Amino acid sequence: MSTPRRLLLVNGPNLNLLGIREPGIYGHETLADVERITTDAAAAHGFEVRAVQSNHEGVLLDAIHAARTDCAGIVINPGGLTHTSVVLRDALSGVALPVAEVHISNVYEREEFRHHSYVHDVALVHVVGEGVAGYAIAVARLVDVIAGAAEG
Ligand code: CA2
Repeated sequence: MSTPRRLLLVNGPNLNLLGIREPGIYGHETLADVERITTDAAAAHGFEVRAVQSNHEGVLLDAIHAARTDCAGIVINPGGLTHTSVVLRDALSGVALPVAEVHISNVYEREEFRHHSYVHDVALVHVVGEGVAGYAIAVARLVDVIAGAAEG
């Protein structure tokens, strides 16, 4: 079966507040900007994007499970779930799609509890501290991974 030309974009809890609160850490761009940046970057490589943001972990798990059959990869900023969620990690490893983990801020220059990611070793691509432009970087790198896998 040919690889679907679609990526799943997942933004976790509280990322709906982007551009509204804490611009000193996360910038002035909104979640809509993030979804547009990601969609434009994917389109440049011939992919479409299905975007989900939720403050409810189960909604994110369902979206990740659904991607198994019709997406080629996942770009995810898990928000605070990065540092807490074994179930999110299990969902990502369970669908066995290539994953790009994005963090807008440089988590390694922030509190110690942000240094550990449950998602880190199930992701093939990591983009940290590049602001919302990091989503476009993640798409480009993920598309390279997908192309490499398709070539075998
Ligand atoms: O830097 C990132 O992208 C984070 O994934 C953002 C998470 C944080 O828990 C991670 O450590 C790093 C927080 C998402 C909440 O985003 C907000 C945006 C604006 C105002 C308040 C929260």
